[in-house]
Amino acid sequence: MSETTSHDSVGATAGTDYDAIIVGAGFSGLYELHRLRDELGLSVKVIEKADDVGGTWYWNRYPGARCDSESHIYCYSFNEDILQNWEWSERYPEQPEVLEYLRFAADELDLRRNIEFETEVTSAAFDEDSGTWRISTDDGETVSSQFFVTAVGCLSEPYIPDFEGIESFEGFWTHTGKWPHEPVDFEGKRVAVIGTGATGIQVIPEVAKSDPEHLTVFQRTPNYAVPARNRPLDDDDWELIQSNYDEILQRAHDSGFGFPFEVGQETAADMTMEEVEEALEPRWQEGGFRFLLAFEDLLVNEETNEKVSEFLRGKIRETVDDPELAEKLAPKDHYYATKRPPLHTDYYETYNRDNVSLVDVTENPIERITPDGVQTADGHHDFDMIIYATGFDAMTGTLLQIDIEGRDGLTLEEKWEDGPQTYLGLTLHGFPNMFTITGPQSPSVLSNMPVSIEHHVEWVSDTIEHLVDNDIQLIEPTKAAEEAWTTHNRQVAESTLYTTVDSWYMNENIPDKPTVFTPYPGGVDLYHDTILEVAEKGYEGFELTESVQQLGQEGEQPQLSVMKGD
Ligand code: N01
Repeated sequence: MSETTSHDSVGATAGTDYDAIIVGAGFSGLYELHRLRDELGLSVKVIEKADDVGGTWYWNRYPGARCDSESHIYCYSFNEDILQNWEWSERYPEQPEVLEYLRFAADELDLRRNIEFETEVTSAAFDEDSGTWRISTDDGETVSSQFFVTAVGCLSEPYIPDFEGIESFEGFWTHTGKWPHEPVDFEGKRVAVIGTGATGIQVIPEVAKSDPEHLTVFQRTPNYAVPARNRPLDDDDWELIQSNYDEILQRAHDSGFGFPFEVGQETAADMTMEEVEEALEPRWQEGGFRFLLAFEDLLVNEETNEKVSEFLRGKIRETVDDPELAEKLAPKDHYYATKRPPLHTDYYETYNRDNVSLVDVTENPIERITPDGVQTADGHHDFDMIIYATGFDAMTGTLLQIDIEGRDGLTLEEKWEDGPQTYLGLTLHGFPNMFTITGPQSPSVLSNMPVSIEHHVEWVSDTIEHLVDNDIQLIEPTKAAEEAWTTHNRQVAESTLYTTVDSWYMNENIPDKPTVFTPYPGGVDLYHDTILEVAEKGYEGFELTESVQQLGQEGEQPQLSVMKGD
């Protein structure tokens, strides 16, 4: 492993190789590197598995991969040059454009020289004698650092169900999150797509348009999708955006989901269906996540949500020609947006094509994969290609892939046996000086990600600055603070409709994972206020220790004052 920076650090524990090691060079790792290196003057190394920057946008290259956030708000807000010198071409950016944007940002900030590419972190262990982290990689090297920051993304560990015979398939097969870098040709092919989440809904219309002989979609749960209504951005759009950019981004940062949209009305509970349609139709026509914010109580009030869900079912029935098929595509087993709500471009229209069909696996389960297709309960389906759009071991999966060991030999796997426990989704009791950007129990996946990423990176950087300035060697949340945050998360989640359905938010998509709601559902605005207040109150809920000898000596813990919205 090559050393990438001089050790001109201001705060490194004597003898460490780096002040900070960051894992991952996506949106969060790049910004964290910039803050720690360029603003604090620390020696920093980023370790990245891929051969380029980009994170999730490096890996998810499937046809139709496009961001569901609008381009002008799916970006860094911290750097005026990047903001003014980058012009997005479409309302929602396609994967190659987001990747290009991150490459541009990395070059603008001269970040590549501190990134070690094509290297995977295999383990990280806290050394109690020195109070430092030892981080090992798949090339057999081990480096030490005072701070260990994971910036591994929330959806980075692809999941393929354990179907019997998967490896025996003789055609082309891949998971969408491991898509090949070379173009994939569907023309004249018999193609299967398994999964109808946000990814399946993007890839299915693109495959259907690419002249396959036939496309068969295997659906387990139908999804409510709202039209994206993508379009190119022209000069007028850009002029408008650029002239209000600061205000737009501020509104996004101060909102509940990280979007600068106005919330519509308080509730639909007392409205007639005609009134609901009147309120929803303009948002439907406009497209995108504004639809999600039509009613403030969408995610806490069954009556409101059922009316919105029924509106969406009506749109599916209007679009899909075959009424029987429309019923299969119209969800009835869960409320809208309790699973991640996808946007679509021609998804439902795709089912009106002659060369597209649907297999409902709840009626006709997949029994096994064979060398030439998929065996279901009612017969064999022949395929040349199988695309698994079956999701991710989300939120905790990528962190648990790394063998992380904290104080007293406690591993992360043991700690999270019954589900994630964190303080603020950022830190862990027993794992001093470790920070998890967009970790479980933070808003992350329930928000426009770059907004949450900036909040986290800035908080972590400010915290490290505080430690360095005050000669504090270690920061660790108390057990009491962590328990209180975990309880708070559960209570807020239980007050919403999110917990009424099996979903990857609930950890339910991976067999044997504990059922627990993993992101923080209290809102980006409230959450951001909370983490800032924790810092302002002298890092309430944390033990700050000047030397490793004092580690783990918890005094009596005062009642935390920062948790709101229980
Ligand atoms: O994954 P998913 P995804 N047999 O877990 C089905 C983000 N994203 O990759 O619903 C048959 O949502 C499963 O069925 P069910 C976004 O946050 C962002 O689509 O569990 N089917 C489901 O239909 C998103 O939420 C963008 O019953 C099986 C599908 O596979 C997240 O990524 C774009 C099965 C998996 O859906 C993950 O989305 C795209 C089985 N055994 C995605 N097992 C942006 O805009 C699973 N399924 C940035």
